[in-house]
Amino acid sequence: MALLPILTAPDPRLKQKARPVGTVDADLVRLMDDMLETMYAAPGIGLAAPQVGVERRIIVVDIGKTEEDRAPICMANPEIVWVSDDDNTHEEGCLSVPDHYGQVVRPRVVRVRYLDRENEIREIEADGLLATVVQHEMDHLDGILFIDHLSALKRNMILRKLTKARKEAPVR
Ligand code: GNR
Ligand code: NI
Repeated sequence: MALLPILTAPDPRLKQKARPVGTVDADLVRLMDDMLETMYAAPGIGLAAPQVGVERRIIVVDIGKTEEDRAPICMANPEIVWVSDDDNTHEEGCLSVPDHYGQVVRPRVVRVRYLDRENEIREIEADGLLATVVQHEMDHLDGILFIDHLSALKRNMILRKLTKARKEAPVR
């Protein structure tokens, strides 16, 4: 297991579209485990491979509140196959947009098809926080950050602050 460095905006690697995986093999399972370890250490409730500089369609999620009720979900090539008509607004943050938050509107319930750690096709229906996080992680695979769902004014204010913070702390 290994901790992976997390990229922060405005890193151009966060704006790229990640390519699908073929088979979930031992190397990709190791990547999923490293991503989970990195996510728990951060701490965060989701992580997408592009955030650790790997442009492949892999995400991990765990919305459990404590170490005892850990319930990690690892997905390769996730696809949304159904969304509910009704929306939900949730305050989002992102490990790649440190110290900034914003209200994002997304479908309340989504059905997601993906390859699991055993390379088996699975489907889950996610609602509530899980639906928010899965959609947030899947956005990362297409180079989209939660700030892209905010107004240009809010987004540019956050990006300016991140650029300034990076200049003041060049070792990040
Ligand atoms: O840890 C995280 N919390 C969070 C809270 C609300 C909506 C989305 C998230 S995902 C975020 C971790 C992260 O940046 N994943 O890409
Ligand atoms: Ni994020």
